[in-house]
Amino acid sequence: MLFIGICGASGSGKSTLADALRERLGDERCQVLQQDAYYRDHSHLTFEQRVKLNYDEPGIFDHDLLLEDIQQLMRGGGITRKAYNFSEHRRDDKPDEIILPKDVLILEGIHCFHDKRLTDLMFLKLYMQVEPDICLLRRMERDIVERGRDVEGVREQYLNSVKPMFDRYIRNYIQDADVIVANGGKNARIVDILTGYVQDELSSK
Ligand code: UZR
Ligand code: MG
Repeated sequence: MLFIGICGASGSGKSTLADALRERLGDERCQVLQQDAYYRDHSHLTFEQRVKLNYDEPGIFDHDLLLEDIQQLMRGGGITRKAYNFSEHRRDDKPDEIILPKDVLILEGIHCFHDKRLTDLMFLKLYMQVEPDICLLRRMERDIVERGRDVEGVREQYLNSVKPMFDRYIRNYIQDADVIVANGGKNARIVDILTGYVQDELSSK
C-alpha cells in the first residue's frame, strides 16, 4: 500500500487535493483519511468548555490511535471509521463502519507530519503552500457555511489558535515535504503529475 500525507494550514486545500487525487485514481484504489477524525474525544466537557480548547495544537490529536489505524491498514487489516462533528466540537456517534485497505491511502491534516513514527511510513509527503490571507478567506467561508460558525467566532479562533499555531508548528512542516504544492487543491497540473507518479509506482510493484 502507498501511504501519502498532505499537510498544510487550515484552509490551504488539503481536503480538496486529497479528493481530487482520489477521484483520479479511482475509489476502488484510493482511500482518504482525515486527521480531523482523530481529535481526542472531549464529550465529557460542556460545549462552553469545548469551544475554548485549542484545536490547532498538536497534542489535541490522538496520534497513537491514528498510528495504530494506519499500521493496521498497512498490514492489510480493517479499521472502524472515526468521524468528528465540528459544530459540536466532539466525536460523532456514527454507527461503526469498517474501512478496508486499498492500494493508496491518503492522510490529510494540519499536523499529519507531526509524529515521526507516522511520517516514516509515508511514501510521499505533500505540503500545501498557500498565502495565509487566502487560507483565512477559505476558512471564513467554510466555517460559516459548513461548521456552524459566525464571523466573530472565526475571528476569535483565528487570532487565538489558528494563526499562533500555524506560526509555531505548521509552517515548519514544509521542511519535511517531498513536494510543495502551489495554488491549493485545485491545481490541476499537480493532480496530473501526482496521479501519473503514483500509477507508475503501483504498476512497477
Ligand atoms: P482543517 N476545529 C474546530 O474549530 N473545532 C473542533 O472541534 C476541531 C477542530 C478546527 C481547528 C483547526 N481549529 O484549525 C481546523 N480551530 O479545525 C482543522 N480553532 O481542520 O484542516 O480541515 O481546516
Ligand atoms: Mg479539511
